[in-house]
Amino acid sequence: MTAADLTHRIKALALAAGFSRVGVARAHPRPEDQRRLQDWLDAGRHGDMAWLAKDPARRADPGRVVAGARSVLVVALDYDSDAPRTETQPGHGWISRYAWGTDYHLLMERRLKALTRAVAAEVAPGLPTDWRGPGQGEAPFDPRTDFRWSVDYGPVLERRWAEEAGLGWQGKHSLLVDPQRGSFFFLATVITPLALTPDAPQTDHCGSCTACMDACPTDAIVAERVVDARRCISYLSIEKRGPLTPTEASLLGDHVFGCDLCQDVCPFNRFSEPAGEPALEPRSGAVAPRLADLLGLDDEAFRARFRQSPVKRTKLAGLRRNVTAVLANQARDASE
Ligand code: B12
Ligand code: SF4
Ligand code: SF4
Repeated sequence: MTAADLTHRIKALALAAGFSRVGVARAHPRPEDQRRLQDWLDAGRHGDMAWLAKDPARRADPGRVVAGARSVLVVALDYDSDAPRTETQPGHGWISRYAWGTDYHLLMERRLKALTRAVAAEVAPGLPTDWRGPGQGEAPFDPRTDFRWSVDYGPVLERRWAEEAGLGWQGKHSLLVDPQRGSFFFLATVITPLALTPDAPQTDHCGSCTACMDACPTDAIVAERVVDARRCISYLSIEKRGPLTPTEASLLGDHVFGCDLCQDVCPFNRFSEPAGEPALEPRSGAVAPRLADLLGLDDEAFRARFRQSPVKRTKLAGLRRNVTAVLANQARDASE
């Protein structure tokens, strides 16, 4: 099979596995991104996310992740729905729209496993029958099928590869924007030794717009494409462990989990259409939940309500911390 035929076939398999879009970038070191990442880390913008500071050189070079890496396959999964953009009223909090349904890690991991097994069957049809799949300790080792896939947690600057693979451009809020679909989609990558035909990189369409930077209520977007996590509501409500300082608690506003404000205002999200993915549709009570209901959850009720949901990440204690902060913010606003 030629590289072009193989690329075509793999893209068809990715769509068949349930991804919304797929693109290919040539694997190469990214010294400029390594420098920017290092500057970001040196400025402490990652807050307590110490794992981001682990081996930044690896994050900027797929060859350090897979020996002989030649391509980065990038997949996207849309998650928008018909539900309203951020809209809260007293007594209610906001959960970010990406977290209304099933955890995307679970969905994408299942699909990445199916995809990489299907690709392996194409490129190495003689695999032993006990081969359990990429990254699962299978033997004997076959370099053709040394696929490393990850969603979020891999040492990969996903948006940089997605931009290069033609799936969108990194907007001024730092998220990837597709000119037709907007930004409500997830990303995942597969680093592979296969030589595939790269796509043309997407170009930047932000122009003079600064709507996302103007809309950020905490000034977390400190420069174009640079987010200081320590001021970002998403970080404070999801990733930050332990108690919030009074300033951090006030930055949450009405948000109990994540934040969509910089994406809500992006003109490209006006064209966004519902993803039509049942597992990502809002569960009952997910959109603008009552704060009293959330505060009343015990361990068992929390586990049942947020089973297989991204919200599980905060654990009950984290969610309670956030709800308490939002209640205080709303009480303060009401008395002003
Ligand atoms: C850590 C992390 C966070 C942190 C830090 C955010 C950040 N902007 O880095 C926090 C917790 C705040 C966060 C929040 C969110 N996240 Co997040 N996050 C990540 C994660 C795991 C790593 C990102 C990372 O490496 N950051 C380090 C910084 C330095 O990287 P960077 O921003 O890409 O930096 C580059 C650019 O700034 C660029 N750059 C700087 N200057 C310039 C200038 C020019 C001209 C150019 C071209 C580039 C450029 O160079 C830097 C180095 O390469 C990725 C998954 C992954 N592995 O990539 C998901 C990811 C980015 N998150 C995602 C999502 C959905 C979110 C939220 C929307 C969730 C929510 N609703 O609450 C928010 C959005 C907040 C925001 N505006 O960024 C999605 C984004 C999907 C998309 N369409 O882009 C990802 C890709 C997860 C996924 N698998 O789908 N996130
Ligand atoms: S997610 Fe919210 S807090 Fe974070 S950069 Fe966007 S608007 Fe600002
Ligand atoms: S809101 Fe404007 S500046 Fe921000 S990402 Fe969208 S188009 Fe770019």
